[in-house]
Amino acid sequence: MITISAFKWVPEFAQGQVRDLRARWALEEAGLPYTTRLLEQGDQDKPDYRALQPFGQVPILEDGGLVLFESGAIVLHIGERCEALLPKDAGARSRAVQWLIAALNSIEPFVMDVARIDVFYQNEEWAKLRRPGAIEFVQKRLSALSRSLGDKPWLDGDRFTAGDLMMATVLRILKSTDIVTSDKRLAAYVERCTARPAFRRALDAQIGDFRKAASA
Ligand SMILES: N[C@@H](CCC(=O)N[C@@H](CS)C(=O)NCC(=O)O)C(=O)O
Repeated sequence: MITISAFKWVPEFAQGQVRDLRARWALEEAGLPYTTRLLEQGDQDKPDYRALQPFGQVPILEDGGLVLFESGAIVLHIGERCEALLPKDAGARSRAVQWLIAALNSIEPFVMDVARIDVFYQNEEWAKLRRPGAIEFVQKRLSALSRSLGDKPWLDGDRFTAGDLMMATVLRILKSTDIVTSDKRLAAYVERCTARPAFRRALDAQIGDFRKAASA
């Protein structure tokens, strides 16, 4: 059975945001059962884990003899077994990959610029000076994304793909700001993505693991 690594517990602000959610969501879309390898704080720096994930991060996926890190690679691997994530049609499949990479490469870095300031450096003088510029940049990217989405339900048109899964998880990082929700189209898009039963199950599973750890 597939195993996904995740943290046993994280502080409240990170609950529902940890990137194993992407893997869990993809597995739920694919209808594939999985187990979790839950890491205590510090486990990610131990040599056995670093041998599998050089940066000491979650998630990793273990599938038979295959070990993968990077949530994008993991979602694509799962997508090989799920047409809802990676369509069979060659063009549609390439476009799904394109949107997944756009989420990780053209949107997430700028989203993270804002998130890092808000979560870790809020009270630093340099962060107060940097924040407006970081917001302005991410808003430019999100306006372009919103224009490209237009009136379509999903990024590639009428069907949800792995690209939407990844984009929604990236946009959710800004949940505690109004940067995404102030754009009606993007707000409705994230709602549409996260209303999927597979997302709800994945989120419940991640939060459920944190609750179990907190009550143990
Ligand atoms: N690019 C990686 C990023 C993974 C990542 O940032 N994981 C975070 C949790 S959401 C983590 O493990 N942080 C601990 C650390 O970086 O030391 C991916 O998408 O898998």
